[in-house]
Amino acid sequence: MAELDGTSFLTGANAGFIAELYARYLEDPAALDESWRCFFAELNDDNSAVFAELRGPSWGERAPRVIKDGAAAATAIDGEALRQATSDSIRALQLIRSYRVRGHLEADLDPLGLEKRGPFPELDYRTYGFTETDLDHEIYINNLFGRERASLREIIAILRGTYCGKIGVEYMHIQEPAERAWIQEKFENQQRRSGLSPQIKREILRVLSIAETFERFLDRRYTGTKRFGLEGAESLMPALEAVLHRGTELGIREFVIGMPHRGRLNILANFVGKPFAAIFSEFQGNSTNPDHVHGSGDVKYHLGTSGDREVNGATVHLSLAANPSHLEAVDPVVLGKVRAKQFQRGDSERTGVAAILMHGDAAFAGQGIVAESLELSNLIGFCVGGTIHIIVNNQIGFTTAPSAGRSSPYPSDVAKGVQAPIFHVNCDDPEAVVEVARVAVEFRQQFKKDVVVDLFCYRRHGHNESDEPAFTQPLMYRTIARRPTTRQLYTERLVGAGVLRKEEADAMATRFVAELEAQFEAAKSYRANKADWLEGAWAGLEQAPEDDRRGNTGFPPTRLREIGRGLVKVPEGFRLNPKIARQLDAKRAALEAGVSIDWATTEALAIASLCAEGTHVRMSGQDSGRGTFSQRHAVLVDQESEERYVPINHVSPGQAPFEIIDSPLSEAAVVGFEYGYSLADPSTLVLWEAQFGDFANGAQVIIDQFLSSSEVKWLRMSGLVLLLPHGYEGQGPEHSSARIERYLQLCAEDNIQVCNLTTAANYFHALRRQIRRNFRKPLVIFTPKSLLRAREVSSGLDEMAPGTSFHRVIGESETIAADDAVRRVVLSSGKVYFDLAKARAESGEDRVALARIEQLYPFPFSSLARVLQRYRNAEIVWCQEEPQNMGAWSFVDRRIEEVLARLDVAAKRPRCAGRTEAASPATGLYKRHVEEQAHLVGEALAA
Ligand SMILES: Cc1ncc(C[n+]2csc(CCOP(=O)(O)OP(=O)(O)O)c2C)c(N)n1
Repeated sequence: MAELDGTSFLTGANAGFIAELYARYLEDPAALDESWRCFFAELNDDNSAVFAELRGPSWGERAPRVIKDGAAAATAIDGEALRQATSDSIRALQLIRSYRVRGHLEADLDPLGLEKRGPFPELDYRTYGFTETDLDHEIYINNLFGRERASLREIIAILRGTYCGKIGVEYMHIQEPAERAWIQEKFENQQRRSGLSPQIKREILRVLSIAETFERFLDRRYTGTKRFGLEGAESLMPALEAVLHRGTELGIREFVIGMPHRGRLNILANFVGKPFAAIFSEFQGNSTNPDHVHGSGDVKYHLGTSGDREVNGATVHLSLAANPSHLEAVDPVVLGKVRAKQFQRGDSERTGVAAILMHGDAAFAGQGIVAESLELSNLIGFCVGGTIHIIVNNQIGFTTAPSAGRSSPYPSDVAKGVQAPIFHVNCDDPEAVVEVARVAVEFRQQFKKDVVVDLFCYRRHGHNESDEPAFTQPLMYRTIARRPTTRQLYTERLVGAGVLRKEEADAMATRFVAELEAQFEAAKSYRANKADWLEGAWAGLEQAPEDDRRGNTGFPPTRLREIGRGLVKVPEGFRLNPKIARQLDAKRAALEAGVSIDWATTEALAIASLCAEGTHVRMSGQDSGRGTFSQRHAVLVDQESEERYVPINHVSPGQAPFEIIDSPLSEAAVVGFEYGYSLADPSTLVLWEAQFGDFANGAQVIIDQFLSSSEVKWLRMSGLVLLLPHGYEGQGPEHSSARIERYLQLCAEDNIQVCNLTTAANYFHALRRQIRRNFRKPLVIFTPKSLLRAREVSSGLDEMAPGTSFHRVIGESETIAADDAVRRVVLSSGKVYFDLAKARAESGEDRVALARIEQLYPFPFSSLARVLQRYRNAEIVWCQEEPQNMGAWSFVDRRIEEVLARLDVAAKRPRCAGRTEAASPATGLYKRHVEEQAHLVGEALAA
């Protein structure tokens, strides 16, 4: 029988012992004596976690004592004293656990003190059966907070200090015990949280002073001009500095930053280092780029910039991505950039390049792309080793209060889904802000996962500087008007603590004002001498030339055959699916013969030939590994082990890699990510594939606001390829049209390329052309579905050989009547050509010529002219499958007319044969589809 005395009845070993008893009780209650059985039976609420605590803090070294003969001991040990003490410990641990889970609810987070929360009974010791008289009662807590035992009063003080101060920690939703324990240790270990040095405190004040003074200066010099100032959230600046400094100590050498409008000018200037004079010049309406550089420009609070900062002897590159008004759309773009930079640097651990994303509270909760982007965070094809999110939680979105703006308690709640820890912090305690910012970057470096800082702050003025916030939030704004600034409060605190004198604090601001005044003068004559583009990874590339831009895309057939052998081979012992084995046999035969090579094989040849030449290729999309139409099989799966094998990665020694990624079911975030990747790495061919072309609608913001306009707005090029399956085959409204019209409407100023291809060889050249030219433009390709395996679109290796190239227009390819006898030329683009050719052949018609426009934009004026000038007596018909209010008709109409006007031919204008105008792109009734298709083809060919 164990010796129990009244004073040291619950030692660490006993605690372990009791925990073991409990484990045994869970396994088999009957093994314990009745009094212990009753004791355990009366416990409730998450006991297993409480007992885990009883074994000692999970980061501690002590292992629980293992009871070998537990059952025997359990029946042997008894004693009311032990049970009582255990009960006290358990109840104290329940209280402690409640604070860990819910303490943030009573944290002092709102600088305005407007938010009324609580009371929360689970944070009240009385809920656990303690009374006031227990407050000074010593309780065994098994070395929690570095204490073997502590009074209830002390325990509560520690808990409130840790969890209910100016920091609210949300981390108990994290499933991974090591991560939870790590965070617990950071905040509960009082020694580690020892205060900041006076030097750092002064530095925090300096940074705050600069942030505040900069906004004041802009307000004075450009009163009433929109700048979306940072006032009320100045603590963001010390937070960023803390991330930068701690991150640099931990090995980060590059930060890619995304942020919305709020405080952007401050960050551009005071964090990234954009010259003040440049910003002031923009306030005067000037461009930051030299006059000779084309582009429509953008408002100043959308612009990006980049620069190097020296941090304790290390050079750290910071780049703030340009972004459109559409809030949060930049998030995945930044992530894609980070991923590309990690690849370029060989940062396989993902600890050298990191993302910082800042968000508004309303936008973080409201925009779906936030959730989509978070979902990318732990996926093999998209992870970037964790993102540091900072929510500038000013508790308002334009005029909308949180109560109307979200259902979740915090704006940050969506991040819980990916198990990110969330550190809420009151902006008026800049030291607490710095503490959580440091912990955030430490967590990211340690666990390579996303982390959120929720900076509770306020917005001192209206949504922008000319807005009146009291129209909608009078009480809040009365409170704000009375509230000293964060800098004033922190100055008082430091002066009070003797860290510095008031005059020194004031001097920080006045010195900076003097500097700003000088820069303000300099801005009057500021002229940008260099455009901010085509540097770094883009060096050597140029603006697209005016010529026909064929690029060197041909590839020797012998080498294509060699590559092809790699494409159809699997490793020894690999158990192929028999159907795939047959497909590979067919491909092998076609490749050896060099003829009838289908679409998917040609795509593989294009990609593999680029990889063989040292170009990294990345393709993502939903089910892209196999291909929506089971056409690609770029990833082969062993039928016994499910091991995956990517043949393209085994075609040539020393080749560059091919990344083929099955993406999550997101369009916006994934297209944004791939676009971002293409921004950072022009030497990688980046492709995104839609499941069906129509679904790219979900990424419309990325396509409109980035892909098609970033070159003119921000001088940022992209070579991203969008593959959009398109074609009317009777599959209904959403599986027919990729909405060609949407892309064509975006075309201007040589911004993108839009192709609708009918031959595999043209696809081969179009893909290789993306890399084998000295400039980058986005490329939208409408790709086949049923035609993927059709002989008509297949090509021979000779069509991919050196000397061959991409064809913008394919003229008549059959023998028909003499040119002058041709009565009509039917122009089309894409799949309908084959329907026309078939119908023409069946009818015996030989006075109708067929020509295909393979590239719709840039429109092939001269190639088309060469085709049309032959047929002097012919009328011109444009044939499309789409309803006439959709498809390419309204785009090609005037352009064809323009071509005809230059030629000595009879026709003046084309007319259209297509489906009648419609609200929905296609019928869902197959019979009707067939009728419509026959009708439009007949109309195109009819005499
Ligand atoms: C996608 C999108 N919808 C609407 C807007 C218009 N808008 C601009 S700022 C803003 C409020 C944003 O609130 P919050 O995210 O809390 O940031 P804050 O302005 O408070 O810093 C709105 C609605 C926008 N820019 N983007």
